[in-house]
Amino acid sequence: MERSIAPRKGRPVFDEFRKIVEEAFARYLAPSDDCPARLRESMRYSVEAGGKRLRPVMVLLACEACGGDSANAIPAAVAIEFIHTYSLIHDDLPAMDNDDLRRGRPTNHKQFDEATAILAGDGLLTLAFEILARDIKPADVALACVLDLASAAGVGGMVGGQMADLQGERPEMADSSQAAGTESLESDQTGADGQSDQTRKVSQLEAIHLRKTGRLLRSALTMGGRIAKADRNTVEMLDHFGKCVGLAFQIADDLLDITGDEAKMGKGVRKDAELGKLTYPGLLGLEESRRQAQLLIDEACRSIQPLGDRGLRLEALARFILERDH
Ligand code: GRG
Repeated sequence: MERSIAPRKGRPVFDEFRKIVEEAFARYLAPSDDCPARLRESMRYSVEAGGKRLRPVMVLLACEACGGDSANAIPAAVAIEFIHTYSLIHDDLPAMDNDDLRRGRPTNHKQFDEATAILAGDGLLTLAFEILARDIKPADVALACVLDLASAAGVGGMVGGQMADLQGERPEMADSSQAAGTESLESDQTGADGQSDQTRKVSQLEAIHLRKTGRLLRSALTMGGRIAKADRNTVEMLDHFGKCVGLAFQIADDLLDITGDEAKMGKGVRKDAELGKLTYPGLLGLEESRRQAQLLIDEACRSIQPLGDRGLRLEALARFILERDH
């Protein structure tokens, strides 16, 4: 099949969609009598601080790639960005990553206070599902999206992945059944299963990221497909695309923590090494990590070829993930 539209380097194809979703964020966070002003201000502060808007743009692109009208997917785009923003607010809290800077501004708890930051995250999380349930039409598609996003954001997805990540960093948080396994990961020997220590650590890292960041990215794609009424095979194809893109995104994030510029990133860099975190470049080296990320993006793009030219903007977005500098 002829695939004619070449994505241009440095010219993300999704500016138009980003503008559309940012206007929708403002509508959904408009002042109302039922929400205390400080809470609303705190929610708006983090949502409107910027960010690449990858997930909401992916929702709209996936819907479009399946022949749907992206306007119908705007509530799902808003919902997923609200979930993502809640996770960043909570991730920055002193009990988690304890960060001072996010999206180029003081983190939510630094700008407001810890209690307000926790409630702003809670508010965005619940509002996301209110928006999906009320504004995605028809009702059976709304229900499918609620289930999709809830399972991606919850204990089997992002929240469970965050817990596993924390447990990897903090031995005192290990499950009692985990203690023996953790010990063997510290050793340098080849295990009984014949896997090297490095292979096992890469698998462990992959398992964490598939949940912590991967599931949400996949949900962006599958919700977009569901709203376009895509058939089951197409939704599965988008899910596979999302899985590959999600892992590549995480490798790129680890690489940016080493090679990135703090001003462009809008957050502290070189924290992973300081905290002794398990990362792809730490385990595989810079070159091999770049190679793995490229292979994943190639696989992602190959997997959506059945979409034909309608999938080209999704491909361009996938390639942007590796080219980004923030
Ligand atoms: C607190 C429940 C809970 C979960 C937190 C996703 C997450 C789980 C924490 C974020 C930690 C982190 C920096 C992970 C690396 C990948 C990632 C999600 C980066 C931030 O996403 P971007 O690059 O951010 O899409 P912007 O600001 O562009 O939206």
